[in-house]
Amino acid sequence: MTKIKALVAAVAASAALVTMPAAANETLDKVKKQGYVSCGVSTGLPGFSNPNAKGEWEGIDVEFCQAVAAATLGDKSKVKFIPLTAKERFTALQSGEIDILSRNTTWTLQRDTTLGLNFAGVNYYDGQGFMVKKDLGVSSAKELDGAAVCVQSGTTTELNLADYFRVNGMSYEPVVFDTSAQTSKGFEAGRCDVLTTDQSGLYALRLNLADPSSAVVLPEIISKEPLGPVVRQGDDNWFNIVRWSLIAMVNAEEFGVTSANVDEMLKSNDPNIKRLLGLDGPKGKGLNLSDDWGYQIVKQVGNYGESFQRTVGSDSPLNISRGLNALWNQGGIMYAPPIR
Ligand SMILES: N[C@@H](CCC(=O)N[C@@H](CS)C(=O)NCC(=O)O)C(=O)O
Repeated sequence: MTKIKALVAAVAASAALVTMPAAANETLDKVKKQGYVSCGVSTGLPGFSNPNAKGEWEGIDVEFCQAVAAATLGDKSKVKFIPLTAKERFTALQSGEIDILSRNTTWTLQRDTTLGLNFAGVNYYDGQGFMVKKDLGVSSAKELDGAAVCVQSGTTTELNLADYFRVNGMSYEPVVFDTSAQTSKGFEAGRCDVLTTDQSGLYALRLNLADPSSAVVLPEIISKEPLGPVVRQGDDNWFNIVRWSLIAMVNAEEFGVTSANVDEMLKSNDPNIKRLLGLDGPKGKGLNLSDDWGYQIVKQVGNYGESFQRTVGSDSPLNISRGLNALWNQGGIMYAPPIR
């Protein structure tokens, strides 16, 4: 190739790079074509993703997928829930079987990089804890040397457990299960002295024991478990949609916009509210969505606080306090970037 030809080719290639949107809107197009969001959830974890008596999926992770469906398809009911064990979840996302993984999944370096995935944010700040039978007479995790520990495979829980016992010079015998139902049954049947998982999960599993008062949750929190929705790498538009759906829910809470008052709020003069509801600002353009995407999320699902309260908070059997999951201006660390 002559120098000139090479130069022309190089310029053409760089122009193509500039003008061609990377990977186009692959997942959004797929979702529109199939008519629903394929959402990977757990096989059953009360508060996060769990089928109710009527077989309908409920929980904070379920509602998040409904929010993405409201934003992208204008209808929160257009979600197909795919129950997945901890071990199955990442393959289901990598293979394209699901469009979002919304399944109490901890954001870690390896998952966010090597696995080819992207965490779009945090919808629940958690940490790992222990639950023991009351009659074991133990009040601290430091007294667990030699214990048999029920734990779920394919989780950060398994890894933190190993770290914690090693660092504290204690031994343990792992008793490993594939689902939380099995783990909980194993604990009840006396296969182990202690059950370990994310603290929110401990409260959920304890509630489902035949006698919840027979078990106590120990005070130690041994890890950080920032849980959030996950997408595949390589589709920035979809990543942005998922990320900004969560951001919209948190900002809606901060600005006092709820599913009940959102229509009234359309008349608000507050520029933040106007931008959230798509009446002003960037609207849906950058996300390739209709301008009312934020309005649809709040109208159909609600703001972050409403979703929290209904699924894991004070209106739910779990009754978990907001703690770290309170807004940044109310003592927590939920802080959403501005919509502008
Ligand atoms: N957050 C941890 C643990 C996630 C996890 O799978 N926890 C269990 C125990 S609470 C669970 O959700 N089980 C539900 C199921 O079996 O489908 C992780 O991402 O590895």
